Amino acid sequence: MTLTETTSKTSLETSSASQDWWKSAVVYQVYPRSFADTNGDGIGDIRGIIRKLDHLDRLGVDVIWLSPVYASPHADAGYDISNYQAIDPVFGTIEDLDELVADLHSRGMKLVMDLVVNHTSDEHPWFVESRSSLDNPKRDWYWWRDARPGRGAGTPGAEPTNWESFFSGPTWTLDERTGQYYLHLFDPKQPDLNWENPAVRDAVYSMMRWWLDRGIDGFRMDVINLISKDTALPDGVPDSITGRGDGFVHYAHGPRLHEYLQEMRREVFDGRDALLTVGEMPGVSTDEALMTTDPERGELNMVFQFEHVGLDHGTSKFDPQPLEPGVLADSLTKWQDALGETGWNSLYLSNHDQPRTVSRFGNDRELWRESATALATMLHLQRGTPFIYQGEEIGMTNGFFPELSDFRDVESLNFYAQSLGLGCTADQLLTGMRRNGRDNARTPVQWDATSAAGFSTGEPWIAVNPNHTWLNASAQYADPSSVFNYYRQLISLRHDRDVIAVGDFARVDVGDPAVFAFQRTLGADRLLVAVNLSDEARTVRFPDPWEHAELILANYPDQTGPCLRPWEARVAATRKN
Ligand code: TEU
Ligand code: CA
Repeated sequence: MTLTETTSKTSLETSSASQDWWKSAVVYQVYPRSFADTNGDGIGDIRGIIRKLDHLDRLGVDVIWLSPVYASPHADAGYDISNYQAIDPVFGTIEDLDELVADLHSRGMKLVMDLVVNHTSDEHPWFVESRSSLDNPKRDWYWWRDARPGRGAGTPGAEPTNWESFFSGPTWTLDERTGQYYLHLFDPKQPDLNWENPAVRDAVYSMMRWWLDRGIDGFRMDVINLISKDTALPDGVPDSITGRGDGFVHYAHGPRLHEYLQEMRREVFDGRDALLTVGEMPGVSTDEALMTTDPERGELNMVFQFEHVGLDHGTSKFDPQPLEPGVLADSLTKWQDALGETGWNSLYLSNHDQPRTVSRFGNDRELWRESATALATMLHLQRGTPFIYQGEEIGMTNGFFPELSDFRDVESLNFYAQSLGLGCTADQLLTGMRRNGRDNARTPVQWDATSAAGFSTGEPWIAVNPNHTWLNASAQYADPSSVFNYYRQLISLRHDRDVIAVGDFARVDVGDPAVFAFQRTLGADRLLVAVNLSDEARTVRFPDPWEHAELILANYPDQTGPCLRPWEARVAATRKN
């Protein structure tokens, strides 16, 4: 016992002192609008985060990733920034932010900020200038193009490309004053910056240095794989329903992406220690992810890949399909294998854009606690850096949205409006939005059983889930079998055992695709993980070393034989002599 403790302390000190400290770290994402409100306006704020730091401390996480708190007209809930160096008054002040950084640091935690530089708000002074005239010095800071040859500006189909926006509709909006179109891969209020222009890159890098000088510890980079585009702007293959084209291959992973990321590292990160960088990369391949995270190439520590959160998408994300047994495990294994030797994985099941983990991949009714803890076990014991999305640590479920008017998200609302016009029924659309819409992740964190779940003394900007009467943090702190206390155990296991952070990963076939089993190995240490990802009991063949291994974590109180009960998770450890 004494020996184990000494060993784990030494290894922790070693890894936190090293440049690779983030390999044994656990990150917690705060979506500030829905975290905690201190002034009763119904919107979470920075002081609310400060007030809840004991919760994060108790959980044991190392890093907070804070979704945008910058000045914004909130067309996309803060992912449309009008001033990168100011805090939006709805969230607080720059002094509040400084205080948050200081408090986190005094508790040994770090703060990673969201960097949204594929686009700005159309209310950012850069864009206001850019749109003011054809010869404004900032004209070329964004993507301006004439109407398609032979088509009158503003007539249907005259947009410079046929691309469909992430938020439905064309990716181009005509600006009447100059008669040209500007590009926006997301909302018309989110014009894309032109990274081809070195002045744009300089401005972004200097803004990043300003934040790091202020004491923050890194960046989560929004859709960073979209910053380099094919400047020829070719059309995409048209969709039979909307008639618009999928431009993804032309605007994602463009020819200069890696050049820009390496330039950013030189201009911003070189010479600074102990930072964390993670790039959000929808549609990234394992090859691209490997190139981006290979330390030799000096780009990013890790990326968010999207394969596993697209497995249940049908014709769109709003047409969710059931997952066959084994499909999730196969996908995650593919990424473990691909990035194992050279790169590094981020590990996540949820964030502010995804439905709730336990509702999407688990059983949020009869087997709520079992499936929430099983999914957490599966994720946290893989090789990579785990990310917990706020509320996931108490097993929060998808929201309750009886009417169209209960939804808030621009992506869902635009999709609804567009698809109704294309012949879908309101019922079909609402069903899809309830299942996979982003608002599911954005309902207020459930702190206690009071009317607004302890989130606010006012009217929350989006409805609190009615299940907060029993599903809330304060009900879980004292309960040793709670989801919250299970997450605490997973986090401390990672801190204590290097085999979890950096050990090799190997999938183990136990004879049933519904059971995800794998082995982690580091020197003589071996960790064995088996998780039943289904509602039924499963009989499995455990391979040899498991017979003699010591059980170190389980989500059922008693252990019985080779049968894994619904959503049962078992973790065992052995040491080769
Ligand atoms: O998301 C980018 C992204 O590709 C998707 O996750 C997107 O949210 C949508 O669901 C696609 O169907 C990032 C941010 O995380 C998201 O909140 C922003 O809306 C988006 O970029 C634009 O900044
Ligand atoms: Ca507030």
